[in-house]
Amino acid sequence: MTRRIPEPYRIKMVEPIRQTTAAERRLALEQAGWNPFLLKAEDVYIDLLTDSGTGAMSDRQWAGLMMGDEAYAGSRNFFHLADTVRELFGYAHTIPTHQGRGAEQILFPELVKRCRGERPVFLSNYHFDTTKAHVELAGARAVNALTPQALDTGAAYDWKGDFDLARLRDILEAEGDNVAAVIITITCNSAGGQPVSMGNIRAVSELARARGIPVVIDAARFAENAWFIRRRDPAYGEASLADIVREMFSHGDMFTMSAKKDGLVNIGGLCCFKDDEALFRAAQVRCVPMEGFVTYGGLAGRDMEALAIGLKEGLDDAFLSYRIGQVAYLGERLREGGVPIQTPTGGHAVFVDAKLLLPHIPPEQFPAHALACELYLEGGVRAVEIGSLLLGRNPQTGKQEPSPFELMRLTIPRRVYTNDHMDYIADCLIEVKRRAAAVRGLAFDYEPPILRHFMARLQPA
Ligand code: PLI
Repeated sequence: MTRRIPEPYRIKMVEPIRQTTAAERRLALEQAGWNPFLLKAEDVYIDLLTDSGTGAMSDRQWAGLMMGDEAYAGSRNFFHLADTVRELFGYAHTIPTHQGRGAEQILFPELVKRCRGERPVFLSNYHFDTTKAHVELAGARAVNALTPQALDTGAAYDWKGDFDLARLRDILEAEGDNVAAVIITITCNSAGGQPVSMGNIRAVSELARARGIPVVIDAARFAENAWFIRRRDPAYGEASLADIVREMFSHGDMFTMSAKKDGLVNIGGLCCFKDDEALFRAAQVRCVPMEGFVTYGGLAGRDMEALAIGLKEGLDDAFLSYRIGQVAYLGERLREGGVPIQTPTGGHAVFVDAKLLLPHIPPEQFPAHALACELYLEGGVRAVEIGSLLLGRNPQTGKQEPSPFELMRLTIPRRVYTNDHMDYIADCLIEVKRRAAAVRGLAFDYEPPILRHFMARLQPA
């Protein structure tokens, strides 16, 4: 038996959580319109909605908060942050933002402005939902070119976050001047927190650069991606995580980052440029009215200090081995219990294949969302749908986009839960699996026009 890796930290402060009764959970879910997003967090026992901004900061980060310089302009914490970005990623120019989507909103309109074609398009392995929304708000289209290997959740493949290079090449040829940018999302959240290989990053970058197309890295989970490269690519078995990060980012021209994930902070984002000073200035101009002055971008000085520290802690090998090991442990428990999951497990979450678990529920009744509701009713565990509900409708035709996946994501916050919590989650879900045939699909009571999954209200179909 392989030895489990215990948490590489001691617990210095605790936050009580409270279990509810089955009757309380049913009432809470009904009041929330069968949408876990609308539950009160206090009615949740174990919260796996997201790993975004839900992690625990270290004693060093909390100490950093006390060193906040709250000057409106030129805070020393901004310079510490910009120096850290230069050191870790090799990028000269940093704009802090309030979170990842803040970076998207100041960057994408400028990339669209620069695009020579009449029908701008962004190409990605897979656009995250807010990324797709900001592409569309900027007047462009979002097209994905994910490797088909990712679609078979049962098949073990090391690089399910990769681009399908042949498809990318075809789209680049067909779209010509319309391509505003290529976005490499590391890790690929929507495919299951799956890594993108260094070879794929390099090849995508070469294809784009040969055509003068900018390469954007969506860097939310950059450290987890680096860890997978070292673990799975023999060419990097002896490399340091820092060197792998440097190389990954050498293939990009700029990055947006939700720092709420691998940056180990509860709020924050980054929009950084390797050397394109003109684009950096243009994004800065947009930053001032949208996010705030260019040396704080929606963050307090103390937040920037915690982030400068978190970026380095997030790259620590012992931390990453434990973290990704904990996700794998939950995956293993579920696999043993016969629950179908995206294989191998990703960096930040276990993705349960609801198409396989609930084959009697059609996509338009949102099987993965129905599964998340059942899991909440079973044990107070809150998960999230990554499937048809999240994908939404085609903005032109108003028709439901066909989703390649119907997944329920069990997203593990960083440094928050122990493996006993993982066992409890697995036990609850295995129990739901036993009565899977009785689980019903869901229908809308209220469907918001965009990003509908956040505010939708539903009821059993
Ligand atoms: O939630 P933001 O605005 O800090 O970041 C947006 C965002 C961009 N890219 C990627 C890959 C994400 O995963 C992402 C946010 N993810 C969330 C909120 C999640 O639950 O996965």
